[in-house]
Amino acid sequence: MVDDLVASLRGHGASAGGGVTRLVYSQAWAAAMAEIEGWLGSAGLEVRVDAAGSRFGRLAGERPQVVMSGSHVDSVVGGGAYDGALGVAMAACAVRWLRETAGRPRLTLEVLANCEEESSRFACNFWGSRAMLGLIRPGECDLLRDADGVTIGEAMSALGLVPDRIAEARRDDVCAYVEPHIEQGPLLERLGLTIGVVDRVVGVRQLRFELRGEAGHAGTIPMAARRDALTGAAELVLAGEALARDLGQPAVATVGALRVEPGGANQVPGRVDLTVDFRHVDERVLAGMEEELRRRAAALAAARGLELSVEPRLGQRAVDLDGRLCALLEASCRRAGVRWQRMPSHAGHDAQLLATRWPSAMLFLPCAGGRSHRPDERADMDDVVRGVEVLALTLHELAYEA
Ligand code: HGY
Ligand code: MN
Ligand code: MN
Repeated sequence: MVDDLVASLRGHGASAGGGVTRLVYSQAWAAAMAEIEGWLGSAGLEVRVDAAGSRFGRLAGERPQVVMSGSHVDSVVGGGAYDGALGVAMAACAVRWLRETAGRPRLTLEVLANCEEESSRFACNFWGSRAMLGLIRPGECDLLRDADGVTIGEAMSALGLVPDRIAEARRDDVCAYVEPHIEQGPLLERLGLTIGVVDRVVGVRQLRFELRGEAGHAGTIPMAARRDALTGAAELVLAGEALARDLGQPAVATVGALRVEPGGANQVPGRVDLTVDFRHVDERVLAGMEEELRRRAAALAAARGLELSVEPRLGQRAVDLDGRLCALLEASCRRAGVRWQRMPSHAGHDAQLLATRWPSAMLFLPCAGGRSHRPDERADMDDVVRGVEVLALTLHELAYEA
């Protein structure tokens, strides 16, 4: 069943080359949410939409405290079919199975189809989870714009959501959150394991740098007279790479987005903006990386006569996930007879933000070749079926044995 759900979601935002581009509040995203509402309804769950557009499938318990499980529906540009979607499908299958085999739980169970996690359309920094925690600032809906200048509030309104009511998405009734997710790295496959019990999630920061020099004719400006924004940006890109390499694993730094103006082959670039994404499991090291990146950018800009501006694009802290929930997941692995190990996540996830308010945990599924955020991302269905079993056993322990 999970494979059917993942395969059908893949169709919403299918892009050239077999990838998926399902950006928040796009038509493909709306179609995917409509499909998910259908799944949740046919699973016998009460379907609800919050003010940010996230969907929930609710199995009411004797008590109102909520045990929530799921993941995000949006994707990166040209991404895979499993990142986010697999977690939603697994949670829907596990809760459906529990409803059919165990009936009404003591605590309420909810499947989460989170509206947004990737910041791939807007720099909105885990929008769905921030909405549930009441962390969206007044006016943010009018400030965040996509590459076409559309605000996130306009995109919400176009789908019938009411941006001014986003504060209503806040939840204070959740007592546990368990997120199933494809690992997005090679470890589980390499070790021949079925489940990863995630005990720590990496800290993620993105800084947006803008370098301004002087545009001009590629032929008539002598090299000594240039203030070329792109050669300055190139030095910054390499400085980020050198910083992470010198620190060694698990430090990483990436520039995946860079824009050059005016952009002609015979024009000296006058303006460049780029985003450096950098990560580490230790917040102190991450803070040091930020300080060093800012220092190196200021030094190269001064040396090249460039103006520089720097602003944070997004960020989430490195966190430990809940020890009790990790132990529950491990006990479920034992009962299911699957091989697992505890491990950190080097990808960012909603769980790292939700863990600041609710006891949260994640279970990873092996990822073919560790390939993710690309069209050939793939999880093996035999692993996924075992993962649904482990998830169901854990949710049963949390919601029926409470
Ligand atoms: O960037 C990440 O790690 C996640 O896919 N948002
Ligand atoms: Mn992702
Ligand atoms: Mn994800």
